[in-house]
Amino acid sequence: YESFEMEYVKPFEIEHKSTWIVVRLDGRHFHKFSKEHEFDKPNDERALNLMNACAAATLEKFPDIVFSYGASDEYRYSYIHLIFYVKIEYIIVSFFSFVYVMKWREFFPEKELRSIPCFDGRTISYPSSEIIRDYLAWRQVDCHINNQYNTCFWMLVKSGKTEQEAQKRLKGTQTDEKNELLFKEFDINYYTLPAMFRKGSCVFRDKVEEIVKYNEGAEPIKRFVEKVIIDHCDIIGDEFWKEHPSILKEQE
Ligand code: DGT
Ligand code: MG
Ligand code: MG
Ligand code: MG
Ligand code: MG
Repeated sequence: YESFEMEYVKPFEIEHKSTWIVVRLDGRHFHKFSKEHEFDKPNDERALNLMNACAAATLEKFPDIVFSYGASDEYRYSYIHLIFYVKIEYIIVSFFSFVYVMKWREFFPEKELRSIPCFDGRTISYPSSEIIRDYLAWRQVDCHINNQYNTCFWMLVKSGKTEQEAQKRLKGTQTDEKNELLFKEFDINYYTLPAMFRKGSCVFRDKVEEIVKYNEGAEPIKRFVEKVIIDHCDIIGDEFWKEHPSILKEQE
């Protein structure tokens, strides 16, 4: 059990009895990194899957992390804990970076890793689960807005417009107008684009039914086991949180 309560993280202050700690992790200079590695624009499926695999590995390593949400080059982890820890972000950031390097080949077998991926980590604390939910919803809305803009932008550029022309064309456009542009000019229905691009990625533990063994009659024996899963679900509405009440349960 790799708890943050190990001796290398010295608690310095008891601020709240119960608090959420969010570690915000963001790729450093990923503008350059994504260019250098020729990531697809605006979304590189493999690069995003690699980020998700790093997030899943981080949740597997640290059971204190209850939920994480990621889009683009960033990931945010939520914890609940009684005490603040010194430099918790350093542990996450270094772990995440190492996993990114280790797993690179798995996701990009034909691509050389040409520079060292670095991540920034910042810690923010929130006093209640309502605020955490608002915060996560805001991130998912942001993911949608960015993705919709970027999808339009790169379609315009790929169709021959300059970046300045594309920017000008999109300036001040509303959601509906962007959807219409995609549909009319590029025959793209925004809502059929991959959920990972539109909604970002959630990583959390869930009970899943698994075949644990087969009996003598070759019938499968199933059990519910807890697993770290990656999903691209809606976290703005109530449904997800009603289905997963334990994630945001506040501790005493
Ligand atoms: P920073 O965070 O201040 O060190 O600077 P950046 O360059 O990491 O900028 P940031 O974090 O605001 O924006 C993320 C950058 O990463 C942005 O330039 C686009 C790039 N990026 C992220 N995901 C993808 C992807 O899937 N495909 C491509 N082509 N680029 C991506
Ligand atoms: Mg030590
Ligand atoms: Mg930035
Ligand atoms: Mg960045
Ligand atoms: Mg970023």
